[in-house]
Amino acid sequence: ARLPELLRRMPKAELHIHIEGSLEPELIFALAQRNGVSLPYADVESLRQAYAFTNLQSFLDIYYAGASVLIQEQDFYDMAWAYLQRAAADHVVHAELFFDPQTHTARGIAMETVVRGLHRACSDAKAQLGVDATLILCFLRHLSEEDALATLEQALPFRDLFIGVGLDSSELGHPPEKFARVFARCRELGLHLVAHAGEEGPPAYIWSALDVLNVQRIDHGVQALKDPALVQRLAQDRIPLTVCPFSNVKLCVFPDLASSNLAQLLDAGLAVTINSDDPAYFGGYLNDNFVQTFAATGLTAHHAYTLARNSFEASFVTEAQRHDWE
Ligand code: ES4
Ligand code: ZN
Repeated sequence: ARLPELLRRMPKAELHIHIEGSLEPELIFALAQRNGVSLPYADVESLRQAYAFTNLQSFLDIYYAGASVLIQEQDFYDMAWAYLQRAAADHVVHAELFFDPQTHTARGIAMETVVRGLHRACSDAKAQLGVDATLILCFLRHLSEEDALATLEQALPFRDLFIGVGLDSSELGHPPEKFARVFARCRELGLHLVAHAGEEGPPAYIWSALDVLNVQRIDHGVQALKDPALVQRLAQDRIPLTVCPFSNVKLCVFPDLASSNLAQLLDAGLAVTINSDDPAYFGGYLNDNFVQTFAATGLTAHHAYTLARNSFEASFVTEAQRHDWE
């Protein structure tokens, strides 16, 4: 069979998707109208034209502005449900969805509104789409550790509705060790731990995500190749990297898909996965990332099987569930 067909049809897990980054311009405008929120863009077309980013921060500014239309529990449900339908079409059988509660609680939206809306979409996805979906609460690293600790407290009544915590937003100047205490607390609570590191930031941030935060996966991690000792550590401990090829190009981490270092990371024996990050902003969903990255870099069917297997191995699913899929 043709390689694109194999890539599109193979069952896979998505482990790095910010649910607020799945909010399409059409849904942003629909929710703005429903909630009486005014946007600084005349229409869908002019909003889409603003999606020209030069680095991570230039994206985050517009991504946080887009999230301002989310007010009611149903809005969070509708956003997640739209993503989960697309995921099902891409043969995603398991998804771990990042969400950014502080983006919403800072605007006066209750934690309960956010978590219940997202969780209800995950429940319906299992029943109606056959997609197993879970939630990972991310702390915004440009805010203080005190703010993260307060956010964790607000989320504890809903402890059973998310499986882990992550760390995202502006990386440079906000190293993982800034969040040592809150991650230690999450570890005591039995939560899974991940962190964005080595997207724009240096290998030192990947080291401290591992050694100070004790994370189980690194989100992005593409800067690891600058440090051979780090590559050895990641290989030795089989620490997964959730790589996002479209994201890296749109945020100018690499000039184009052909310059992606995915093949080198795989050749180094690392547990690499492919993910969509913020699909509504970066030009495509998971299968688009797979097909276009393979076309640009010359990866083969052998790599496709490895990436699919890695996505399940790197996921936080139970052994019993994994057995069903493999
Ligand atoms: C993000 Cl691409 C990326 N990096 C860091 N934080 C984020 N939040 C949403 N997308
Ligand atoms: Zn991300």
